Amino acid sequence: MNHLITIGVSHYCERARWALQRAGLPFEETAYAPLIHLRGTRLKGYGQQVPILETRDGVIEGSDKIQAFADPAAAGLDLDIARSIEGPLGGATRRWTYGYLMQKPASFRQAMGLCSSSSLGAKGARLGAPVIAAAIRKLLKIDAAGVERSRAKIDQVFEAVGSILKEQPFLSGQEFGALDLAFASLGAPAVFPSDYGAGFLPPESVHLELLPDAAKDQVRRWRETRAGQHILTSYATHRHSG
Ligand SMILES: N[C@@H](CCC(=O)N[C@@H](CS)C(=O)NCC(=O)O)C(=O)O
Repeated sequence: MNHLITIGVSHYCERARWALQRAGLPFEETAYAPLIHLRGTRLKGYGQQVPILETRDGVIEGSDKIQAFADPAAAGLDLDIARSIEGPLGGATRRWTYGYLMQKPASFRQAMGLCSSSSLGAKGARLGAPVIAAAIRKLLKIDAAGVERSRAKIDQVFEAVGSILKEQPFLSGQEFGALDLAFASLGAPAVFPSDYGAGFLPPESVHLELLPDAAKDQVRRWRETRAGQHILTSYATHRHSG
């Protein structure tokens, strides 16, 4: 059986989870809170980051490679838009969401509790939330200026995606495809779609009320854009836990 190692709420892990489910590839998921995830990565001799997929034939590290394993059409997506989704968008939505979640310690604690697949892990993550927050703040350089730069980057990628979607119904062309799945999952933290994390997270556990008011308004603005609508529709139509 394939074994997916994740940080439960991570959007890179969501991309891998969705791609595997969509391909109908069975897997078991072991999820950890940030920092504690090193037990499932470094301690096993892998790289530091998740998602990691252990298969019968070897280990696959990285959401792009796991998506390509699940769907060969996702391999070598050599388009400008694919490049701006991979690193820049994924990094920006992560920093922006963490930046605001950390302003509400109760929300951050709740999110950390959702990260783990074991109840003991969830309890530890909630207790350790202040330490985890401090480590993430340092690792991802989360400060007001960085969060603002990330907001601007999300705007920029959403605009580029919106221009493509004016010309064609999907980023992948005439049908929902690999690029749409990559964009929807890595852009999801900007619009909070329901069904995020389907099959792992309890339904609607990631919801707008977790965010402070200023961030909720921004999410509503992103939801109204063509790119934001595309993410919401992609989730509503194509995100099933399988
Ligand atoms: N490019 C990688 C990025 C993965 C990534 O940044 N993973 C984060 C989870 S959001 C992680 O493992 N963070 C913990 C760490 O860096 O120690 C991918 O597509 O998988």
